[in-house]
Amino acid sequence: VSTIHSVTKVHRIACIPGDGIGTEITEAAIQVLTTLQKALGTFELDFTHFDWSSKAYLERGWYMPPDWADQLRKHDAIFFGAVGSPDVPDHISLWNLILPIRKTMNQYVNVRPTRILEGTTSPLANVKRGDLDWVIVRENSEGEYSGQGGISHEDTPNAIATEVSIFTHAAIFRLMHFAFRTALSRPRKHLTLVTKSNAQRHGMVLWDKTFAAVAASYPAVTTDKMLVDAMTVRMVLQPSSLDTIVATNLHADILSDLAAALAGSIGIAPSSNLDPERGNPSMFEPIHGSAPDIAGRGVANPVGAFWSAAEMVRWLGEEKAADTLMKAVEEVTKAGVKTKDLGGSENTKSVTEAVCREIEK
Ligand code: GGG
Repeated sequence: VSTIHSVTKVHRIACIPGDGIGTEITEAAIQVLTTLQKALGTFELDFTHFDWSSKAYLERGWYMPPDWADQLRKHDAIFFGAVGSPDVPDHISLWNLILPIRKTMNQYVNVRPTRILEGTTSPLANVKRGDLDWVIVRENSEGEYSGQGGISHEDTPNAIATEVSIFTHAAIFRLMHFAFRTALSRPRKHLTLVTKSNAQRHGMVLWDKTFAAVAASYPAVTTDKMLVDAMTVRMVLQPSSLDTIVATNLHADILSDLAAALAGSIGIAPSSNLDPERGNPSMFEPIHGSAPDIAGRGVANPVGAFWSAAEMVRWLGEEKAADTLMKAVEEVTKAGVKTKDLGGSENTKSVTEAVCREIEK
């Protein structure tokens, strides 16, 4: 007599809701993910919650405990909500929570896809669904976010500050390979490099040269390059001319907010902070912040968190789950079940419940 055992893969998820609407959209994403795992029955998600937030920092004086990295490394992925509180300077919250995680966990790529979802529209009449379907590949380890510099004569009229951007060939080279591989995986196979190499003649020129050198290994990918200021105009006026975009830490952060707004709302856009070598857990978070102005009212758009959750399960090898979740999200937006930022009148709970019902169908 033989017994067939079916093995269900268990993925351990470290969940950090963070601040403001981060707690609301994370709770919504967990509800949707739990529904998904029950509906498919092919994998399990084991969530551990970490109370690492600005509220906790104000109460106890720290965001993360000394062994935070060891704690996170016990997990397969990190799901993050948002960081930022009116009661803590933003550079304190960022540099004590999200940035140490990205840097220590070797999450050197931040992937930010954007497209216009079914049943939604761009605020610009010239931008139609299908015209805007981009993936922004953001350098996530250095550049303008190197943290180098200092200030003297602080809080006096003689204050002098330096904010040093560091660009290394090693970091640009590995990022470019990731960006070219991303472009290669997409139907259009087109990659646009964004810099400011006319004015910034050292680091940005190193970006140009490294891009050109890596391009030689990917003859199937067509390329072009833009200065970041002109890129904003092209995104607005010629969205269909773009596909995959690679840019620095700061430029890509700014461009991805613009991209999300052009696609309908910053509330829909996901991001994946990836360690492509998979030596550490990667982290998934909507690109939006903590939105203190609407926090606690139950009106935040959970779609950016759902899309981030879909990217997380895809990274964990659960392709079918990712596709099922995104299909459910788009059935719901198509049916007009949308929050106010997308022109609807629904709230976090009703959108979440509608997505769960679609998954269960
Ligand atoms: N969910 C992402 C979040 O909370 N972002 C806040 C923020 O300003 N992050 C800075 C960054 O991504 O560079």
